[in-house]
Amino acid sequence: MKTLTLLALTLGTLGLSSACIVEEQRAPTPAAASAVSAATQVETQAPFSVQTTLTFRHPWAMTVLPDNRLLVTEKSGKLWWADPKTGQKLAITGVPAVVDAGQGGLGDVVLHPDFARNQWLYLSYAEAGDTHLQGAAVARARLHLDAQGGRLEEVTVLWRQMPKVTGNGHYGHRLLFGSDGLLWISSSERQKFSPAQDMNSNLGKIVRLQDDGSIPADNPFASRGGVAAQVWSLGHRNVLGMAFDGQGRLWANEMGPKGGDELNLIEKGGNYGYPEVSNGDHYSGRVIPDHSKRPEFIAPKITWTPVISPSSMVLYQGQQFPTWQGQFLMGGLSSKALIRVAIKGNQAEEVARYDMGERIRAVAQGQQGEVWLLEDGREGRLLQLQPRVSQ
Ligand SMILES: [Ca+2]
Repeated sequence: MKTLTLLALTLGTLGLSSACIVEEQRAPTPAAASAVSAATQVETQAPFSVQTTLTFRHPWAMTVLPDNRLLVTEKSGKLWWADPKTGQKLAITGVPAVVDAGQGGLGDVVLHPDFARNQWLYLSYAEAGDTHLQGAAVARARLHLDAQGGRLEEVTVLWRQMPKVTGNGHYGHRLLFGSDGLLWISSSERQKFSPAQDMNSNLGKIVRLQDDGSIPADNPFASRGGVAAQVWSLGHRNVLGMAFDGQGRLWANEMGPKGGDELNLIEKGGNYGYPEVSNGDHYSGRVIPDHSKRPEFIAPKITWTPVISPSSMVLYQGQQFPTWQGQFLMGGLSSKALIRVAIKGNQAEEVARYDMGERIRAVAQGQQGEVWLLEDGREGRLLQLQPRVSQ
């Protein structure tokens, strides 16, 4: 019995780590080859040059402080206070212990909408459970900055993936605050497929919480109690990007399996169909029915095959690139690109794909409309896009 359990665990771990490697090594895709809705050619000529002053080791996310300096996370568990102007970076201590393995580690960092008054910041990360088990967690902490860097105090875990499972893939754990002060968390399906349709698990869901982790009374499944009460939408695979559009509607990108990356317009209580439907198929070759076969599930507004491997996503609202205002900027991992998406009514269209030559892990907009990108990898550079002077 013991041997069988150990064998199952070992096989499970092996299976998961190979799936994880597949995801990380998705083949690069040619530009302008993919958007299903694209009747027009996407723009590929970059209207910017790139400036860089800082490098990070496996960076994962960044957020912009009121003084236009940045907080940057590294997967190993480091949090940096970085100044792109001077190239200085200072360490912030007090980050919770993370499981730095596979796709997991220290994840997202966002500020409370009222950060200037309360100094609350929110971190997501892979948290250890019992032997071989991990899950995403979200903690709130008070940020104190000083000349040496800073520290986190009053660290409190507000939310956890349930259940914790084996493997180190598909945590998701993207964080986003709405203008109403509510906290959104993407909770990916940990490469376990079926939990995305199981309301007794919060895996494969987008979750909506109050800023203290409590559950808003108007969540669509609030009356069911348990983890279902946290859920805003379900049937998600691996959601690494979320942003509101100019009308305040939530959009989320999603990494498909073999093919079928998605951009979805998120509806209250909506079921996006994974793993019952996907325009991609399993890496094993097993077919997943396409969205067109199962209209009861909400279909994506854009689907990409070949894949782009979307990472983070922001609504651009700045002056430095006036024609980009009201559009989404998305990082591409396997596509090594910055992708620009325009919203037209209830539809979306990829309008530009700029080859960046490296996997793009994160995108952020600065206080003066700057666009910052973080490259993925051991020596991931922080890039600032400098608009080319027009003729
Ligand atoms: Ca399919």
